[in-house]
Amino acid sequence: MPESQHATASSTAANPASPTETVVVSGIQPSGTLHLGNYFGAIRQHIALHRRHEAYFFIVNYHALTSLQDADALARYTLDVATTYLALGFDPDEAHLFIQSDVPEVTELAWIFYNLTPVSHLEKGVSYKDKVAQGLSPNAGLLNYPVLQAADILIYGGTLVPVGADQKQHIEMTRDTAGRFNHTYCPDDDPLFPLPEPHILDDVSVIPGVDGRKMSKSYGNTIGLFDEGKMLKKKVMGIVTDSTPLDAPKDPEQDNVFALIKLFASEEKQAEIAAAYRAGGYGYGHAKKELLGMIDAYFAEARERRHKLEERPDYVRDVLREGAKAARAQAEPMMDRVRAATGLISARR
Ligand code: AQP
Repeated sequence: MPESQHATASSTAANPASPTETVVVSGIQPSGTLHLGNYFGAIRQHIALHRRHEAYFFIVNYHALTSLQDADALARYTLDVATTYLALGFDPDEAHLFIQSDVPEVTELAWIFYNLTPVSHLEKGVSYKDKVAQGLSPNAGLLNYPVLQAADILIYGGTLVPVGADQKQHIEMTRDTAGRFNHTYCPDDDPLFPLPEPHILDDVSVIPGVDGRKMSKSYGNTIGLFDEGKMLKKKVMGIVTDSTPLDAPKDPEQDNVFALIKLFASEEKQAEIAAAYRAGGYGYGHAKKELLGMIDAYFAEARERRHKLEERPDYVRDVLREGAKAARAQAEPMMDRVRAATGLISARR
């Protein structure tokens, strides 16, 4: 499995807190089984970056509550995300992996940020608008999702946030939040929060699900990272395509199957398959079979590691516990500074 691909960090504004080192932070929701969109949009970057910088990766179970209110499922998916990261090559000696709610300071910081955030900005959030348009219930958690995300990033002094293209606007909202806090509470020459940069892979946009919409746990259109056998086959063979007959030439760039093939195939292989599409006589069924073999082979080793990890749930919990300890060691002093800056005094100390 290739570890990293060419990537660039976007965003250009000057960074007021002038961090001397890169701090990588990113979260992932335990709202379902992780899928190809999560992997190629974000997790692949997490794995590639976690040895290179100080890094915090958290399983955002508070965020998942916005769409998942089944306690057993939330608990199961939380451990499942951790197991998946370890199976994909995350090394807990190199970076921190933990559960968001094990650092409760994050919700306190979010509350402070709510009071600096215009509701009108939240209503323009693409992810919120998208989910509402899909008929999902717009609870207050969903509306406020980007504010909690800003707290998650800023509490660790995050400077670089590897995410999928769909999250670009949310990172801009985090930068706005950091800027508003600095402007409201800090002297110009001593801002508390750096403005984090998104880190979005150039070559990957939003990955489509089997129905052509964004692949998303809540849309039921995903291909799971560890799907195998009949289940994987059923999903791949069910990918929605148009009705161009087998003999006719086809445009690969308009096809969901080809969009997924591009994630796995070398440039030569992509060119070969694209040429077959354009020539005609190559059906969507042929392309789906190619894709099936590619997915199966790509995740074979990780699947093996995952089976072994499933027998060691105590080890997975230990990793999360140690990760939370390290994360709290950053979050607590940051909150002391935030409380001091905002005038939240305590009679207990
Ligand atoms: N389809 C996708 N294409 C590219 N990147 C994606 N990501 C998710 N789906 C795609 C990236 O995965 C990271 C973690 O996502 P998340 O689970 O925290 O939230 P999400 O983006 O809301 O993912 P889902 O599957 O759509 O979850 P639900 O349905 O529960 O909301 C993020 O960096 C995201 O960009």
